[in-house]
Amino acid sequence: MTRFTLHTSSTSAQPKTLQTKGPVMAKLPQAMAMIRCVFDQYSQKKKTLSKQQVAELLRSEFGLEPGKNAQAEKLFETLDNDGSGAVDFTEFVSFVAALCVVESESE
Ligand SMILES: [Ca+2]
Repeated sequence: MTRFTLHTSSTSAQPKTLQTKGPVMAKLPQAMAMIRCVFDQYSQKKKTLSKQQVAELLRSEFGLEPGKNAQAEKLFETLDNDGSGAVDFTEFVSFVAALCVVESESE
């Protein structure tokens, strides 16, 4: 069983512990690890995704065909928040978070 120790207060003598439910990793840490895993997969463990790698990710994960229209170009520009010409992990996470919001609002 996995135990996480939270030191919530320096005056607290007994640190509070969080327990996950059974041997399975809690869902959110699992989801976070999964996001990192997807990013590493498409970036080939580099720190950023190129336009081509973003296109590959969108094609494989969402069945989108970017690169064929102006919409894809615009999407990449939106993802590349700082205009560096590549999508870093922070920009990728913002994109995933935005997708989660869209997804939950459409329910
Ligand atoms: Ca960028």
